[in-house]
Amino acid sequence: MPAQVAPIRAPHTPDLRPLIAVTTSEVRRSGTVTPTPQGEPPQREMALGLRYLQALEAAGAIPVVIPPLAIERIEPLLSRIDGVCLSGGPDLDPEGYGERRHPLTGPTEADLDAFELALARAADARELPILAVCRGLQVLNVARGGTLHQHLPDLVGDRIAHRQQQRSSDPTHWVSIDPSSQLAAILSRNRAKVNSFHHQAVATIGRGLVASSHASDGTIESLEALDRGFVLGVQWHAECLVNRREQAALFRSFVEAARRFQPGTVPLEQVA
Ligand SMILES: [Mn+2]
Repeated sequence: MPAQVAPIRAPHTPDLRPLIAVTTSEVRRSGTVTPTPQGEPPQREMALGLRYLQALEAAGAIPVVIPPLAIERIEPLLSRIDGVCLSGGPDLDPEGYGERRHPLTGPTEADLDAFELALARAADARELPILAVCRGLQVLNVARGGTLHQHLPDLVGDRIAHRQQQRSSDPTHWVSIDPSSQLAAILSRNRAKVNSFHHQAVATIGRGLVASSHASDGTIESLEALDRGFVLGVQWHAECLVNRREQAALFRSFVEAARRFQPGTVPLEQVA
């Protein structure tokens, strides 16, 4: 008698793409959204541009969008992911860095700020790779004890339009990159043309971070950590510029850092 044949199964090939948690701090209130005829009833909604998720997927990751959660959920969440992308969004509430509100500071969401700052600190303490974009860069800076300029034109005038009118795929101002920085190595250049959608900017730099690029008016356009691996923030919306080789390289480099990430057995002491 022939031996019993085992049922044929497709070999299990694990997909080793790293999981990247992407925050979203933008909230749309029911009054600002036009409901579709067969859609959901109006409610408070999270909003996140698809470009972040497309850029991360194209760079080899599986992105997952993270809603605001109870603070106790942060550690169990971070124990299952390989990297954190802090996305763009509204102004940070200046209370987060101990300052009074500027008249032109936009609407803020203090509860979302608190969650995102706690997430950034916990990811930092776990030594997870972090890529921070626009508001995300500002969150990273405040999470490490830095402060922000609340309305950049007060400081640098309007020679450079940091709040550009052109499309996000159109870079409008140059940044000079410190040749010794990690950013220069990743982008393979000491100068890059970037888009610009911010009226706030880094003022005092948080612990262990360094400015790696500046606009010609002195505005800090990126930060990176000197005290550990991939912790990098850019003030421009790199996710809208990935048709440019250097900005795609930023995402690939982040995803590669997430792929190599090995969780420690014991989380480090909280950074802040
Ligand atoms: Mn700018």
